[in-house]
Amino acid sequence: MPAQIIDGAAIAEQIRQEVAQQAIAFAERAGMPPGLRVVLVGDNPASVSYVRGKTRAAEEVSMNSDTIRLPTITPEEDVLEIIQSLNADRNVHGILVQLPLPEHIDERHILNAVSADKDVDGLHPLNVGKLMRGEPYLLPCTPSGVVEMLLRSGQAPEGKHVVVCGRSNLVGKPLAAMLLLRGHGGNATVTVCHTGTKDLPYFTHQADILVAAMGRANSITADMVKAGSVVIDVGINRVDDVSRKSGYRLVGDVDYDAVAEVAGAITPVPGGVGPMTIAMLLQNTVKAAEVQLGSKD
Ligand code: BQF
Repeated sequence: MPAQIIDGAAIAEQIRQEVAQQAIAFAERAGMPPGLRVVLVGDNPASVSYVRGKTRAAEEVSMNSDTIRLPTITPEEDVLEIIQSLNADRNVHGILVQLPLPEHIDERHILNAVSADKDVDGLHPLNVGKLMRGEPYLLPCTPSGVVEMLLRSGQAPEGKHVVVCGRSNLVGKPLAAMLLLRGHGGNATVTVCHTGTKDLPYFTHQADILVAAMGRANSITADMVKAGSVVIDVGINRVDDVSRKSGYRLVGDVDYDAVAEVAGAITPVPGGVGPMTIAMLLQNTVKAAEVQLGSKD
């Protein structure tokens, strides 16, 4: 029996509709819409396309959204100054600095500079620390999208063994921390695998829910997957495809066709975790806006 396909695009659409209502309600109370600013340094084509998708999605849920585009050679101090002015801007509730940054800019300096209350990417050390302490506030968008997708597709993680492949600060580490939280959406037994793991297939075979977040195409093959398990593919890889106008297509980290024959449920790429990431960014922005409004009156 082929796997159930978990439709991230459809779930994300549902979340965007919920956020749109919250954004309208916020605007009525606050006298202004929730405001999102995306800072993009440089012209990495993938980043340009992600940023466009984010600002467009924010506009579609009637937020006030804008991208600040800076040349690759922008000095770190100039980026920090722009972040400080956005921190002080009362019309701006969410700030996101698109990653990766050019080599000459220290990512940590930039992430530390974004006000923790406006940190809609959930990467400020204060928000990372809160999550680790079990006091989640603004959470990184991709891992929270994974949890939300599990919940809304009837695959709640509680009591399950979730094996996360990948230990990045953006996905693997925060996802493991979220799955360990007490309560709904958490309470999982979590194993994190990485490049230092010996016998990866041994661990992936133990997974009720397997998350592929290693950032390389075809990293999870059918022989690594337990029959009937849930496979979540976080990977976004461009592979050459001459039959496409763009010259490439997107694939995940999972050997999709073969794994779909073994798994009980699987997320596609595109249309899986990617759209959920954007939906969670919008959700974080309304949440940040509501908290900032609440702390003013
Ligand atoms: C889809 C990202 C790696 C490094 C930096 C929808 C996105 C992608 C795919 C998207 C990603 C990946 C983003 C789909 C944002 C997800 O339909 O499958 C949306 O825009 N993403 C990013 O901002 O930075 C990245 C991946």
